[in-house]
Amino acid sequence: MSTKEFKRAARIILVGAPGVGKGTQAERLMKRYPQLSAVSSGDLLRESVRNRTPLGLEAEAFIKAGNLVPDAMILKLILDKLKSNRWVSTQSSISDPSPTQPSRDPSASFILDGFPRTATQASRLDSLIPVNLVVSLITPVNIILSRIASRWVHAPSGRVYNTDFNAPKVPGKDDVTGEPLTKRADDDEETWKQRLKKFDETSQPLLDHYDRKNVLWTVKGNSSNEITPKLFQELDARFA
Ligand code: G5P
Ligand code: MG
Repeated sequence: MSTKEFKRAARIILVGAPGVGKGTQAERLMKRYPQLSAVSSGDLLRESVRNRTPLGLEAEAFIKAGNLVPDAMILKLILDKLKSNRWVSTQSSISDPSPTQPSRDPSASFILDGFPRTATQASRLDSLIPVNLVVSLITPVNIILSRIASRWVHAPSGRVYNTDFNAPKVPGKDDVTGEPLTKRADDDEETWKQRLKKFDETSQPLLDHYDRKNVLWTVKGNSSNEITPKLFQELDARFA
């Protein structure tokens, strides 16, 4: 696949139902546009759970039950990450955001996968750094459900596999490190349904928020392979 350079900074959010392919598309986008890096709020939370941090210990029950973690918790985690990646000023705080002009340098381009999830989270992010593209990914729910049971992950990196769709080169092993793949604690059908319910409750106000700011773009498809070329075309037109 050929790579493309951005001419201006892209600050992108991926919104979509659990299992729609946010992580899959983020990985593909980073390969096509080397200036992009991605942060997945779910991966950050799972890392905190694995490391048994105080926040991770508190978040674990919410995640396992398929519910959203409280806004304050995810906001702290994301703000720390945005600061350590130097995407926002290190002076910023959630209670007292000090918005700085976002860098126009294309190397300051990023994707947030799974954050913000609520209109409250979106407003807080607005006060830290404005996003310039919100991608709403849509695939029929019955198609997504069939993928969940065959998902395997490499927990330390967040790399995602699927025994039907993108199987690892060696069964049960991560392609890059060779380490064992595991199942996510929230990937059984019942928990997935609860995650979907939460998505249905929170996504419309979130999308409305961004529609009002004229940064919302919707893409539909029955598979990730159908969606990826449309995404590339849109990002080429907007940023490359
Ligand atoms: P996450 O981690 O953000 P979800 O539920 O939003 O979790 P998830 O499950 O990570 O989203 P995804 O990233 O959209 O799904 O999808 P994916 O991993 O790329 O693809 C799913 C599977 O399908 C993979 O196995 C993939 O290989 C395969 N696949 C992809 N495309 C295709 C295809 O075309 N065909 C086939 N056959 N397979 C395909 O959040 C987890 C929890 O963290 C908390 C919440 O508790 C949440 O439930 N959380 C937050 N709480 C509050 N606020 C926030 N902002 C939060 N963020 C996370
Ligand atoms: Mg994901």
